[in-house]
Amino acid sequence: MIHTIRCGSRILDLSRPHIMGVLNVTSDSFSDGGNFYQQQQLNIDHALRHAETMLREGASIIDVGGESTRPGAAPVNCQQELERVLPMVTAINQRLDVIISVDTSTPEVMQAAADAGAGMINDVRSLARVGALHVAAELDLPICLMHMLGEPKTMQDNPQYDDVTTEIGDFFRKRIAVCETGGIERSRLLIDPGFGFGKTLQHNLQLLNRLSQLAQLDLPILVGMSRKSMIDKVLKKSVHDRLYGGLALAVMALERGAHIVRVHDVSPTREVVHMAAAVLAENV
Ligand code: 7PJ
Repeated sequence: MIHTIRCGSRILDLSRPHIMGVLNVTSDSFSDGGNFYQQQQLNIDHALRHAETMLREGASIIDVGGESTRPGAAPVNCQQELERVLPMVTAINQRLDVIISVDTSTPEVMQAAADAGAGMINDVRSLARVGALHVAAELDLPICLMHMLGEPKTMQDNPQYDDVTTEIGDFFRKRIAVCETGGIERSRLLIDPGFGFGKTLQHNLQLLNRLSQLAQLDLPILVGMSRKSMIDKVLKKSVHDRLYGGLALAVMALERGAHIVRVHDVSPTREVVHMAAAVLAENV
């Protein structure tokens, strides 16, 4: 049974589900890229106000990301990523009482963010970058390992699996073993199947429907489906019209064993999470 996970100085109680609010400080993410930019300058105050709103609306974690990983996105360099992420982590840590997660694959960013008060590392490349495993092992923080087939630039070019859920389960078993060998205790790990990262619609639907198969790994499960194109492919909705679809997906993930949902729309998600959690616990 999974109960709690320590995120730096804060404890996350996983006996109930939590919301991770997305704070993109990229200039080109697919649904909210450039939101906090004016004349190509990142407006930290504006982004901080958004973080504060998400916290007030019920987010337990704010996920700060400085690299766009939408399909086809160009890579960012380490310096650019640091310039986007670090001031944000520092500002949130000074002003808000919330767990800060950093969406990065770059070891230098992991280290600097941890020093600035981050409480979790969220790596869409599951610590595969050179040096990432070593740096992550030295940090006393939880790490979310996410599955991605290939790299953002090409991941949606005809991804193939024999059985997507089983293959992702096998991927995690191997990655968990690599982490343990590298000095990261299992109790520090979370897993995320990586919806939309090298997956067709069919793969995404099967992964969600069979998410409980991944729950057998007995690690906290995080999912991110908010505003993603899997909703568009079913409902034919543009990116800012995918809320109801996303809420349905969030509830289904919780019922199948997810612990954390990563979303853009915190307030409506809080209502459905609260309601679903009451049913699952048969209690308020
Ligand atoms: C995910 C992520 C996800 C985790 C992104 C977007 C695309 N991290 N970072 N899981 N997606 N752990 O914001 O929708 O699904 S970037």
